[in-house]
Amino acid sequence: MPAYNAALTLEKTYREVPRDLVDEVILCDDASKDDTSALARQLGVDHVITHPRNRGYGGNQKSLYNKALEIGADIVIMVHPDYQYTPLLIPTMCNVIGEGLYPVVLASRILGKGALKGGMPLYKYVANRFLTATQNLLVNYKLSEYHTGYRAFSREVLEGIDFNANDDDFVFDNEMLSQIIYHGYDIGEVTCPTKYFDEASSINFARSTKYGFGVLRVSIMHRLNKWGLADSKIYR
Ligand SMILES: Nc1nc2c(ncn2[C@@H]2O[C@H](COP(=O)(O)OP(=O)(O)O)[C@@H](O)[C@H]2O)c(=O)[nH]1
Ligand SMILES: [Mg+2]
Repeated sequence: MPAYNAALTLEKTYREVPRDLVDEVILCDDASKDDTSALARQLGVDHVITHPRNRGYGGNQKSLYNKALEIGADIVIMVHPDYQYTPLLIPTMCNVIGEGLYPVVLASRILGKGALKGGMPLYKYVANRFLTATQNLLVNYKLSEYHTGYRAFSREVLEGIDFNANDDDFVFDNEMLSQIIYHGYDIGEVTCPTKYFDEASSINFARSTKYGFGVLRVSIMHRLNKWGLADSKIYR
């Protein structure tokens, strides 16, 4: 769980984690202003990493995946602790990877009709659809979205891509999917109900716009690298 000011929603999220299946829960607190770390320890999170300084959402995930690999994880599930996505889907996502069907599983808010009903702001929905269509063309894959905060990976995938070379900000997520597709791993998707409420969504219009341009840059660079016209370090 990449956490930032998650104290109001962490408990609800954590309570839905199927602890009979999930061996270890790792939470990284990216220098929150609230008591996220203390609460995580109190709830029984197995590994609480606390960044002394805010590194950003990508930097947060780097700490998490490195820790997961270090403690020997075979399947790693990343879910936001803002209670936007239910951990009740973890067994399904794990099963797809564990049975060797796909090495990566994304929980999609866009498959089906749930996103707008769940309260996704219209501008985010439209941007998501536009960015997804553009990205599908440029990276030559077909996903319903590239922007979900709920993802599962096999160990092999995390060892096969250099996620530490990615950005420390939000575009990290997109770079990771680009690396995965670039290196030829397949991706499965499951439909995930989504909830939008104040604590579940803090990214404002300006930061969303920055993210949107970042996504376009990643997709264009992906294509140029595939054509041999660029040699970005994230694909090495
Ligand atoms: N590490 C880190 N995470 C952040 C920061 N700002 C937001 N987040 C996290 O990024 C995730 C996505 O942000 P959110 O506001 O939920 O976006 P939305 O749900 O897509 O509207 C959430 O899990 C936040 O906790 C930050 O400065 N640092
Ligand atoms: Mg959210």
